[in-house]
Amino acid sequence: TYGLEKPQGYSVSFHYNPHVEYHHFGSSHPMKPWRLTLTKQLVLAYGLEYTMQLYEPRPATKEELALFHDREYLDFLSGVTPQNAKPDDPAYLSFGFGGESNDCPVFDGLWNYVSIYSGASMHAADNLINNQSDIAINWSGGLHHAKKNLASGFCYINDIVLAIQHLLTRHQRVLYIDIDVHHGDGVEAAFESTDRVFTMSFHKFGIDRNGYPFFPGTGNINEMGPTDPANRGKGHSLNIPIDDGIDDEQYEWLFGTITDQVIAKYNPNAIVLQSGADSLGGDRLGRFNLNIKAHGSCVEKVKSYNRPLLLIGGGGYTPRNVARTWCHETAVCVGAQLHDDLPTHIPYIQAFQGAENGGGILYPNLHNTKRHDNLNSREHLQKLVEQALENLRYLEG
Ligand code: ZLS
Ligand code: CA
Ligand code: ZN
Repeated sequence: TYGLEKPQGYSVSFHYNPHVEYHHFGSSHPMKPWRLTLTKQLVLAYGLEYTMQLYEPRPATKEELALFHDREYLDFLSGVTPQNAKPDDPAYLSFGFGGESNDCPVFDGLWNYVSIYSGASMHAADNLINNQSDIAINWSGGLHHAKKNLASGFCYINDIVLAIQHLLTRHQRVLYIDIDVHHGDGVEAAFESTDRVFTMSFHKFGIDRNGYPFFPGTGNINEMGPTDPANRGKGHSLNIPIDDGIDDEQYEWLFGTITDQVIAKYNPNAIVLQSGADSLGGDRLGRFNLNIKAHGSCVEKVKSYNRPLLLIGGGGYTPRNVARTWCHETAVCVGAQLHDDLPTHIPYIQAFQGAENGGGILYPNLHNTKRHDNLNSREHLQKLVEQALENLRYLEG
């Protein structure tokens, strides 16, 4: 068999349609698709495009999105525009648009936007199914809150559910891991009645000083999916609720300890990792104190399990840090180490010369931007791990 063996290293594919960048949720909205422009600029500046297969996937069709979403919802989503939207139309509110918070605004090109990021996740899953790559990346995806007939938390179409459904056509068991600071509720709900998908989310959980729960308010440790013993999906969700200010060492320990056990017990045939960058220190919406390399160590850990891996984006509301993190994690996938400073001048370089760094541009100390005291005691995290491992006993019989 010599000669036919693959060279050392992983075959990585990067699925990106640049048209996604030009969509705007509105000037005050925290979700900024142009963070993907910054990400791409860094990836190109480090020459990572020569280490991967690059694809520009087509937008998903309505037929493809209907594999998960309701027709009526898709008809509404594809037809609504800022010009024809009627905010007092009951359909508008019942599908999750507008409302008091306006998390999910109707903006120009909305249908185009959702079809592009969804098409990229489905194409990435397709590449894994066909053994075209070991790791497939779509930084424009990861919109984990969308339900089959509901927009929620900046998410309109659940590209993750669509990608996992596609992976299930070839793989018996898929593990979903979510390190976005928010609970991956939409993915969990979509697969609650099957044992072919195990969903796991690490997130901030708790009530704030203002009395509001941190969005979306679900994902406590005791939420493990259905409890009916006749339900195949019982025990196939694991939630890890975390308090403000968790640091690198604590998170890496929590993530490594629990994920190792899940792999050992569930033995998935493929893994989907939602790598939301709002779990970084200094994020506009997040509460954690993670540095880029600690966030990236989760990708490294998951890569080490050697299963087909779909790596997708998600939240991330301080754009320069989102770009740094996803560039670093792209490098982790291809097995490259990046210098903290760039040899060449790049467009948007000013964006990376912020106050938080001392010389380099890629790995600032985000602890310096600390705005959240660490409320996670050692004892509490120890108990959390014990409880999580206890929850996994459902998988034994
Ligand atoms: O996981 O917290 C909420 C919902 C509210 C409704 C009631 N009001 C008073 C408070 C907020 C409960 N929504 C979150 C959604 C977070 C979605 C995260 C997505 C993901 O990262 C995956 C991509 C929320 N947090 C912050 C905002 N919304 C928010 C902040 C600022 C603004 C501007 C635009 C819109 C309205 C003003 C908005 C939302
Ligand atoms: Ca999460
Ligand atoms: Zn988030």
